[in-house]
Order: sequence, then C-alpha cells, then structure tokens
Amino acid sequence: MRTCRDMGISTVAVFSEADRKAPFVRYADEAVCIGPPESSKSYLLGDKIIEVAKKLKVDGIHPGYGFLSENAAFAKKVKDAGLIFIGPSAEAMKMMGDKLSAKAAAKKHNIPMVPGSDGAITDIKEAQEVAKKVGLPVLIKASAGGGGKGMRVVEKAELLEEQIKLAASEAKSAFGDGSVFIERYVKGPRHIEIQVMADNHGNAVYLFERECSIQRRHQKVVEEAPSSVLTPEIRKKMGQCAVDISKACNYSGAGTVEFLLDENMNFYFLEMNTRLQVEHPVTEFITGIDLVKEQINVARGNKLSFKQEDLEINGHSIEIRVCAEDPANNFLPDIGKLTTYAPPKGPGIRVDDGMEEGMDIPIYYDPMIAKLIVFGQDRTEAIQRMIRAIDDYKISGVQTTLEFCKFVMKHPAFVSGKFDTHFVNTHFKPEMLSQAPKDKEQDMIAAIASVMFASKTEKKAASAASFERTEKGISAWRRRRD
Ligand code: MV4
Repeated sequence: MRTCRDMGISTVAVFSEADRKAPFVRYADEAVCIGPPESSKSYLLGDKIIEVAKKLKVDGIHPGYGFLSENAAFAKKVKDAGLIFIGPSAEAMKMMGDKLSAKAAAKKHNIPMVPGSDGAITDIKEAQEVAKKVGLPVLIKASAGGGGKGMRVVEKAELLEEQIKLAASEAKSAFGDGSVFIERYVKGPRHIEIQVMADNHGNAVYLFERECSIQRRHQKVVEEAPSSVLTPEIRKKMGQCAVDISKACNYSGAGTVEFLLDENMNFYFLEMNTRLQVEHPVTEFITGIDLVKEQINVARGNKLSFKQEDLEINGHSIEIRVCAEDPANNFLPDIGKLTTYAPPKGPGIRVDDGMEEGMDIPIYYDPMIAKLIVFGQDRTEAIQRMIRAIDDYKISGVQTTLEFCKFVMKHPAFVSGKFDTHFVNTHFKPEMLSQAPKDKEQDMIAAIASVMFASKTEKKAASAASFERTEKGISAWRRRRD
C-alpha cells in the first residue's frame, strides 16, 4: 500500500474481525471487513474478496505473500472476473506448484538437479534401483508438498518401501495428491534462492540471490543478500538457470527460484515460489528496486523498467523475522498484549511491521510481528547494525525471537559465513540466550523478591517500573501473569 501511494494508486484493504484495529486497515484508502477471525472464514474466501473488489471497482488484486498468494484457482477466478491478478498466470502457478512438473520443465533446459527418480514413484523395485544408483541416504519428497512438508530421509534400503508408502499416504491426506519422488539426500546444504522478475513481453531478469540457510523447522529466521559464499561466476550461472526456469513456465511478475548449494559449491534446482516472498526487502536494499512497484508495472502490461545489465549489487542487507515466539520454550507461539512496542530507527534500518503498542497479537495467524531489515556497506557493517537495531527494539508483553536473532548475529559460524541449513540444530540451545529461561523456582524467587522490594518502598509504582527496566527475569514473570 505504501508503494501504491508512491505511485498515486488508491487502495482497498480487506480485513477480518481480528484485524479491525490493525494499522494496515487505517492506512488503506478504503477497508472492508470480509468475515470472522478464522482465515477459512475470511482471508481464504477468494470469491468474497473478488465480490468486494468488483463492488468497489478495483482494477487489480495484490495477493501478498500468505493465504491465496500461490493459489492458481484464485488467480484464474480473479482474471475471469475481469480483474488484474498482480502475479503470474494461473498456468505458471500450477506448473511450478507441482514439484514434479516443475522438475520436468527444468530438465528440458538442462538445469542442474539432485540425482533421483525421474517422475513419481509407481513401482517399489524401480525406487530401489534409483536408490542404489544415487546412493543412500535418499530423501522422499511429496510432489504437491512445499517448504519441507512431507519429506522423509531414508538411510537403509530395507526401510525404503515402508517409508515411501507412509509418505504417499501422508501426502494424499495432506495435499490430496499422493505422488512422491526420491532424490539423493544432500548433507549440510545451503539454501540459496534467486529473485526473478519477468514481464509479458518475453523479458526476464534475475535480481541476485538471498541466503536463507538460517531456518528452524523450515521457517526462515534470518535472510541476507548477497550470500557470503557465491562467486560472481556461480551467481551468474544460478541467475541464468533461474531466468531459464521462469521462461520455461512463461513466468510474469516477481518469483523466486530455490536452489540447494552443496559443500563442493554444486547447486541444484529445488522448486519455484510463484509469489513475492517475505524476505524480498533484502533484495530491494541491495538492488535499489521496489519489487512491488515493478510487480504493478508488469501487471499493467508494461515492459520491465530495467535490463539485466542495469542491475548490480550494492552493499549488504540482512533481515530477521521478529515473531511472538519463545525461543527459550521451543519457540512456542506467545500470545498477549504488546504492552511496549518501539521499533528501532536510523540510517540503514527498515521495519515492516503490522502491530502497534497496546494491540493484542491475534492467535489466529502466523505469529510474525515484524520484519527487521538492515543495510550496510558490507556484511560486517550490516551485522553490527542489526545487533544495534535489535538492542534498540523495545518489545514487552510477549516473548519474541529478537534475542535469538542476536545470538545468531554474534555466533562465530554466522560471522565467518561458514554455516548451512543445520545451523540452528547444531549451534543453538535455549540456555545460550542472554535472557536465559527462568524455571519455576526462579520465577517464585523473583516473585517474592518483587513483592518484598515493593512493600519496602514508598513509591511503589515508580519502583516497580524501574525494577521492570533493570530486572529482566522479573519482568518476564510479570508479563506471563499480567
Ligand atoms: C533437500 C535437502 C537435501 N537433499 N533435497 C527442504 C525444503 C524444500 N524446499 C527442500 N528441502 C530440502 N531438500 C535433497 N535432495 C534438504 C532440504 C532441507 C532444507 C532446504 C532448504 C532450507 C532448509 C532445509 C532444511 C532441511 C532440509
């Protein structure tokens, strides 16, 4: 919506009852409530959203990056209703949404892929032969799955059959499609993705990579651009592969092509995400391009406003996801009221947030409160700036991933750039946080101390306030019982 304002375009927001007080609702020129908090009764009701769009005579729908953003049926309905879907065609979304058809398309263009079965596994003998050929362990993947859903590692040949059967039946019930395939399991890979932009005139470019290896249970936690390991040669090769894949599906708009990079710097195509991604701001920082502006430009039928030769990497950018989760407690979502909310400011800092002080964090959606993105002349400056920004970020009322992200920023493996997708499991234990979790006994001691302290003080309110500022343990205890 900010980009729309920049472009002189007025906006309509749709919202659920849970988001009535959210800042985005006020920011829009008009806003329409489309239903109760449950996303199945609001944000996932494509027909309802289209109905509102038609009634208010909007020109186009931007699907964001959750909910219906990769739903081909929705994209088709929007188009059939005479509206512009700000994204690729339903056909491109469908082809890339299914991993086997995406791999088949990539294969025609000689894109490197992890050795494995050529299509869906229909016969267990054939699967055994593939496993023998590519070597164990192998990874079973669901063709319809995404973001690691439905994956299984198989270390022993005799377990392959039962694991394939289990994976297929899980995939069938989760995605309505039981097709599975196998690949050699790449140990300790990095997850690197390439941002692409294409228009409807046959032009496609890459906007370099994002390094997304720091993740937890397939949820990204830290993203950065550029990656500290890519050489200009590999970057160019990966970028060209990503452009070839977008051309293979006649792509239009912003998309992301995911790769694995192994320890010998071989890269393999994994899948394509047909939406703007959460971590797109790091690419905006290093390229100076507003990706949403370019999405709208392309959706209007214009040519891309830049060519590959015009693009270059400037500086370094890092993003962290600030989530209402408790890193000391297995990252359990933490609900509550944002009693303090003051984001960091200053040069090279961008905060994309959706909350304000005093708001209750809705339990219905993803617990992400904000994205904190920094820019620096180089990686060292970006890391320093991120640490400063985390220190300046004041949030109370809920536990957040801020301290955990600071732990990452300071970790030697992150600082040196020598890490892979196993970083969190390898290096993180809850007790490593500077705000170590307080166990029940410590909570009790803190509570008693707090009461004794308060009763001995004349200005009770004032002392309690100063206590909260200085004693993090007690403030945590207070929070949970507030
Ligand atoms: C792999 C792999 C190792 N070998 N494929 C996970 C998400 C999905 N997009 C693909 N994923 C993986 N595919 C082969 N042949 C390891 C992963 C993987 C992973 C990939 C990217 C980011 C984080 C990950 C965490 C665990 C596993």
